[in-house]
Amino acid sequence: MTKITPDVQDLLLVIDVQNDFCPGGSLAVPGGDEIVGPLNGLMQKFKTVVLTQDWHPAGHSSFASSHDKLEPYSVVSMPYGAQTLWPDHCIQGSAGADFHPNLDTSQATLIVRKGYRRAIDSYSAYFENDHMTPTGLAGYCQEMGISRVFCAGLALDFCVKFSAEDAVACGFETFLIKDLCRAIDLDGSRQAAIDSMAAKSVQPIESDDLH
Ligand code: VGL
Ligand code: ZN
Repeated sequence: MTKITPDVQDLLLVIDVQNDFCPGGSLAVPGGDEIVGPLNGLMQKFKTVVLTQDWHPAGHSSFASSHDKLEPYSVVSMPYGAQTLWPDHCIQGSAGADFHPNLDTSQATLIVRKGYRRAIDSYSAYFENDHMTPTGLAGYCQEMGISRVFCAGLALDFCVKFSAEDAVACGFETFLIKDLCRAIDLDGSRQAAIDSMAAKSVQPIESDDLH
């Protein structure tokens, strides 16, 4: 892998580094907190840094608790397609929805909240789970002159995957910083996500490739 020096056209997109996705949280991703320190260092190297924040109203339709007799991690059919049901997590204004306390949010040029409509989930930083409703991030990237998007965060197999694939779909050259992601890994979803991203031209790199 050639060395990459971040410049004005490069965006660092940090997905959902929030308490509920870290050990002790309601939808904890194993090792989720391990990426916080390295991400803080990496953010210093980018001129444009976007953080996303999963931000659900209580009773959100992606919560198993909102459905009769359905368990977390089961899959239901929604008008917009298949939806995995989750434990309650990242409820607007709750401590679980806060960024990890050690994440240096001072480097963020924009914070994108997503998943705030009760009837639809939003894994991706660009589009809600209907793959149509925009969050506004594509417009931000275009106006800021972004051409390359570097993705990291939680969880690799859900929100990072959908964000990276949508970044490609929006026309950006897109990289996955592999060592700065952690996965939920439901039934092999980690490897499936890596394969899917590769098939969609997301380029895997390590944080050491960035200088
Ligand atoms: C996420 C499941 C539900 C994620 C968010 O950040 O990957 N996963 N909500
Ligand atoms: Zn969520």
